[in-house]
Amino acid sequence: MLNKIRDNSGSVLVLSLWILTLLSLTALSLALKARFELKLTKYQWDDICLLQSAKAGVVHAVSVLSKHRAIGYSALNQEWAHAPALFEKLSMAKAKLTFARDTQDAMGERKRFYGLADEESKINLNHAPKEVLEKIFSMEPDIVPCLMDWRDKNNAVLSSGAESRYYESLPNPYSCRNGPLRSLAELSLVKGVTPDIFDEVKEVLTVFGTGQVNLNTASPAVLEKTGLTGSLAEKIRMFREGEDFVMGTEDDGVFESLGSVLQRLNHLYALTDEERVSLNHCLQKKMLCVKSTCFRLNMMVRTFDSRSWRRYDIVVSPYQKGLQPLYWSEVL
Ligand SMILES: [Ca+2]
Ligand SMILES: [Ca+2]
Repeated sequence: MLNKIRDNSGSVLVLSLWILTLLSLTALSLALKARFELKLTKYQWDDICLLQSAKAGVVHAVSVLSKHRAIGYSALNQEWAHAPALFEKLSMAKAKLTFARDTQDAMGERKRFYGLADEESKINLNHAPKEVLEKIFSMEPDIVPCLMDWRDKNNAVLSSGAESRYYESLPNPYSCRNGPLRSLAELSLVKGVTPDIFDEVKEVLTVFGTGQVNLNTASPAVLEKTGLTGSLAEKIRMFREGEDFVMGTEDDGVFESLGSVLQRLNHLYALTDEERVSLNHCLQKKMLCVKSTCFRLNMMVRTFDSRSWRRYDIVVSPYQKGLQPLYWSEVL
C-alpha cells in the first residue's frame, strides 16, 4: 500500500514537472513572439519614416532647382550640381539624407559630387536619330533597327529589326513596347541587347528629358556620340573646365545660349572646318541645348540611429511637372 502511494506521488511530481516545463516553453514562445512583433513594428515604422523623408527630399531638391528656373542655362557650377551644404548631410523629417553623383573623368578617376544629375547630359533613347543610335551601338549594329521597331508605334518589321511577333515567340514571351521606353532598364528587353552591352552603354543614355544634349553638362563621350568631332568635344571640355582645369568650379566656362557657342569657342580655340561642320549639323538638327529640364536624384536615406536605410533613384521635371516625380525606384 505504502509503495503504491509512493508510486502515485512520483507520477504526480513528474507530471507537475512536465506541466511546468510546458508552461515555461509557452511563456518563452510568447515573449519571443512579442519581441519579434515589436521589432517588426519598429522596422515598419522605419519604412514609413524613410519614405516620408525621401518625399521631403524631393521637395528640397525641387526647391533648390526652382532657384534656377529663370536662368537660361544649366551648368555644373550651379548649386544643384554640387553643394555639400545642401546635399551631403541633411536631416529631414525622421531621417538623414545624402544626394550623391559619381562621375569618372577621361583618366578613369572617379569623383563624387553632392547634388543632382541632369538627364540632358545623356542621350535620350526615345528621341535619338538613327545616326546617333549607330554610334552608340557600333559594337552590335543590328540593335539599331530592333530598338527603332521597339519604340515606333507600328508592328511593321524593319530590315534586321524585331516586333511583337519575335518577342511573343520567346520562351518567356512579352510584347513589343511600340512606344517610348519608360525606363532605361527596358533597353535590356530589346533583341540583341546583352547584359554586357547594356553595361557598356547605360552611362551615356536616358529615357527622360527633351532629347537634346546639354553642351554645359554632357561628357565628351556623349558629345561625340551626338555627332560632334572628338577634337571639338575635347575643346568644349577644356572651355568648361576653365583655368583651374576642374569642372564644377567658379571659373568654369558656360554657354549661356546656343547662339554664343561658336563665337565663344572660336575666341579661345581655332576651330577646324570639320569641327564647325559637326557643330552646325547638330545645331540645325536641334540636337543640342544649354538648359536641362529633367534631373535625377540618387538619394540615400538613413534613420537617425542608422538601423534602417533605403536608396532611391528618382527623376523629376521641376520646370514642367512640379513635385510629381517622372520616375521613382527603390535601388536594391
Ligand atoms: Ca514597333
Ligand atoms: Ca573650373
